[in-house]
Amino acid sequence: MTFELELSTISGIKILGLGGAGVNILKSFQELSLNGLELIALDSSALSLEKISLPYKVQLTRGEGRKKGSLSLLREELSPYLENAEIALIVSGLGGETSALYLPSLTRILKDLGILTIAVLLFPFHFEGKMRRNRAESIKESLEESADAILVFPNEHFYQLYPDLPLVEFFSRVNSTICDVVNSLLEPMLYPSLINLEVSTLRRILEGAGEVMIGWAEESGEKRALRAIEKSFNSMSWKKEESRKIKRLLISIAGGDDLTIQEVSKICESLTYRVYPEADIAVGAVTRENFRGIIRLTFCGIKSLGSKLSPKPLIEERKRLW
Ligand SMILES: Nc1nc2c(ncn2[C@@H]2O[C@H](COP(=O)(O)OP(=O)(O)OP(=O)(O)O)[C@@H](O)[C@H]2O)c(=O)[nH]1
Ligand SMILES: [Mg+2]
Repeated sequence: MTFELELSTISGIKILGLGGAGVNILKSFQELSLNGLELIALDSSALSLEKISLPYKVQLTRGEGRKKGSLSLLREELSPYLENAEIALIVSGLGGETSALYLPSLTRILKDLGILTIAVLLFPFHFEGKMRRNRAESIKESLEESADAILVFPNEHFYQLYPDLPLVEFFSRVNSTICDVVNSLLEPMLYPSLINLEVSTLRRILEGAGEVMIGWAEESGEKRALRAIEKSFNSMSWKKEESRKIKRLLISIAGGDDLTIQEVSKICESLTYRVYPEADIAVGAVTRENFRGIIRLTFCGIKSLGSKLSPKPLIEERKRLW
């Protein structure tokens, strides 16, 4: 007898795209055909929801109808989608109204259900003005009480990298980079791996992490492992000495069938050497088709050893909460 399990039904990993940017990034997830991730789109704009084809879409209310978007109703509306969720990522661009209205409630709902909640946030460009930036900053701060881990991708950072790209290409590049980074962190749980990551390990590393330091790089050719380490540390241009403060570290490595154990070991040793000496370290390594010649390194560094959040209910207790 053979069992055919669909990855999407067993992974328990949900990606929620909230607001215009969030929904756009879900589209990039679809284009990359990443397996095992269940996508849910939420927006107040019907137009934005129309542009994506998904079984799960939630139209949020705004303005006068805002009361309908209260916490308990939203929770009721979302509960069928979240029943088997262990990990949820909420992807949203900060600065707009929809994310400001709904992001804090959404993360609170997820936390109260005991789901490991990762907020993937885009920050507005400088040219969008100070008011939008301030709003983005205060929403991010408000999430620190409910989201486990916060990954920040400032649009301005990508603008400095690709100032000359046409707009459409720019967003497509940025959005697919974000998908790649998120996917790299999750794939050692999704695919048969050389070194696999358990959901419980991800929980240990990311629970109550606050804002996370992220790094990523993809390299090929001679000394690709060494170059990937350097490049990943420079990818978000945070200061070198900051790495010493990392007390929990998640390392994810992907390569082709030519990835060597020596390369994996070199990367892990080098990263371990740069962080807090007693840091809690988790490693995942996968081989992927079409990755021959390539090494991809992604990591998340967390500055606290213990969780910054109040305890969540255990997943086992969840049934009682519905
Ligand atoms: N990288 C990236 N950033 C985007 C994209 N769309 C919007 N943004 C950024 O995300 C911020 C928030 O924009 P939206 O997501 O459209 O805002 P919203 O939450 O839908 O809010 P309202 O439309 O005001 O209700 C913007 O200020 C942009 O900086 C996108 O496709 N990719
Ligand atoms: Mg919008």
